[in-house]
Amino acid sequence: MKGFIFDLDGVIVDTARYHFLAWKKLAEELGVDFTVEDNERLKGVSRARSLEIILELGDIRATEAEKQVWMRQKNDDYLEYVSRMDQKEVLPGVLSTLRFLKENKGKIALGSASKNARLILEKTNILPLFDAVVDGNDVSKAKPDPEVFALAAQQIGVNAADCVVFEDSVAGIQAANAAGMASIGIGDAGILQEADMVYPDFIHIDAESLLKKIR
Ligand code: G16
Ligand code: MG
Repeated sequence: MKGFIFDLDGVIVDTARYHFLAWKKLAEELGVDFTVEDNERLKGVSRARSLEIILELGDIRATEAEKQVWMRQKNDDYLEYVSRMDQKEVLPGVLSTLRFLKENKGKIALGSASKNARLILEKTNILPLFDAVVDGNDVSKAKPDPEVFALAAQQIGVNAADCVVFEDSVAGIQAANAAGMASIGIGDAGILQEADMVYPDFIHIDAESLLKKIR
């Protein structure tokens, strides 16, 4: 049996732009200059660490209570965008790949840093395709730690060596490698050099030949 573990943001949906808009609003209120380039550093990173990066950019020191308020404010704004999401936001080629893998007896899991992952799978109407969902609520160690993927493999009952991870972040590829799983990068091969294979997107993945390659 094979297991296929998908990252969420940057792999299944492009929620990075919503994260950016919500962080940008907070950054402006705090007087921090926060650019699209800065936002790259927040990809795949936890909410708490994302806030720390923004505070570092503005050289701002804050109490734990202030950080909690700001994280909540950012998340409320982010959820406004999420509330308007639907299946059209699932990235091209993802749905057909998920369906193909499932039809071929693959087990499907989500392995995301986001605490909103389940809600996003519900909004985009693809939750029923997943045999397990492991997200930011379930793990204590962030990628590149392998915890999120190890737990996902455990939940679908597949050995790590029989799992394939789809990831768009460097930290996520490192986490997959550390978990002893095959790592497939989605994005730029120059950036995702540590991945076993890299594809620009799911349109370029022929799930049938992929299954043969990893057998
Ligand atoms: C995603 C995003 C990150 C975000 C993190 C936490 O991770 O890539 O930018 O900071 O989730 O999200 P939330 O604030 O919703 O808990 P992934 O692992 O799905 O790429
Ligand atoms: Mg990601």
